[in-house]
Amino acid sequence: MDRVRTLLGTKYPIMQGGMAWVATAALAAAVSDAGGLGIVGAGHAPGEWVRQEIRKIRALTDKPFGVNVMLMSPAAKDVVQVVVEERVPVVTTGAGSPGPYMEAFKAAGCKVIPVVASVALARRLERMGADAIVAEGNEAGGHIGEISTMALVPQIVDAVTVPVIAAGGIADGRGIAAALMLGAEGVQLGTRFICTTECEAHANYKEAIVAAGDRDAIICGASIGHPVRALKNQLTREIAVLERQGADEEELHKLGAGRLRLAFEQGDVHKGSLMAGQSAGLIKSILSTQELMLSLVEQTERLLGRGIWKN
Ligand code: TUI
Repeated sequence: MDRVRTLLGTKYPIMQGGMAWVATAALAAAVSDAGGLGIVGAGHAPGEWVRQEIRKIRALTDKPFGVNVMLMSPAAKDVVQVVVEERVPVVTTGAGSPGPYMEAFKAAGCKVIPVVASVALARRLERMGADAIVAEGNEAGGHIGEISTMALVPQIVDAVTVPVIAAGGIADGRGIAAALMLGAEGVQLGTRFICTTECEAHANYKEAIVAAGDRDAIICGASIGHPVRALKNQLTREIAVLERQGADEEELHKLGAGRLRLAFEQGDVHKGSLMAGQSAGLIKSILSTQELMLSLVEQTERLLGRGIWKN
C-alpha cells in the first residue's frame, strides 16, 4: 500500500478519476488538499486550457496532483506537450495506449500511470516504463472495457510487478477494502467525486447521480466499439434506437457530440450525457471533498484496521 502513497506523494492511496469536463482544477485541488491525488481531466480540451488548469491548481495547493490525457482526443499531442513543459508530477492516460509519449513523460520526470482495461495492455505498458497501472473494470463510467473490476484487478496484479490501482464500481470504504483484498495497492474513484461540493458540474448532474438506482448507469455505443457508460435518459434512448437501426460511427458521434458539456454546464439531464459508473446507485449524498475523504478513510480503516495509512 505504501508503494502507491510513495509514488504519488500523498497521504492516502486514493486518486480522483480524470473525468473530462468534470475534473477541473477546483475539484482536483480539493482532493489533493484532502490527502488524495486530484487529477485534472483534459478530455477533448485544447492544450492551453490544460495549461491554465495546471496553473490554477498550483495556485490553489502545494500538494501533488495529476493530469489525465484522453488519448482519443485530437488535442492529445498538444496536451502531452503542455504536461511535459509544466512538469506535471503524475500523468494518467485513458482511451488508448500512451506508448508513443512514454519517453517524453519520463524525460520530464512525470510519473506515468496508464488506465487500462486489459491484461495485455497492462503488460505492454509496464515494459515501456509505466510507474503503476490503473486497472479499470467496466463498472466505471465513461469509456470502458469489457471486464469487471472483480475479475480484472487480480489478473493485472498477477501480470505486472508495478503497483496496481483499482477503478470501477468503487464509491465507499467497502469498495476500497475489497479492492485492496484483490491485490490493488490503491484506488481511483470517479463518480463519487462528482457528488462533492467542490466539483463544478451543474447541480442537476450531481442530483441525477444521487437519485440513480442500481440499473441506471447503462452502456451506449458498444455497437461501434466505443462503449460509454452513462445514466439512462432521453439521449441514451435515442442512441439505443440508432444502434438498433445499425447506425454507423459517424451518425452516432454526431448525436453524441457536445453532450457531456451540455450535462456539465447547462445541467440538461435529458439531452446531456450524464457519464457515471455503476456506483451511482451507491451514492446518496453530496459531501465536501474533505468530508468524503475522511469518511472513505474511516470506513476502510474500520474494515482493515486502524493505522493502515498512518504518517
Ligand atoms: O478513458 C476512460 N474513460 C473515459 S474517456 C472519456 S472522453 C469521451 N468523451 C466522449 C465520448 C467518449 C469518450 C470518457 N470516459 N477510461 C480509461 C479507459 N481506457 N477505459 C478503457 C480504456 C482503454 C480502452 C482501450 C484503454 C486502451 C484501449 O486500447 C488501447 C490499445 O491501443 O490497445
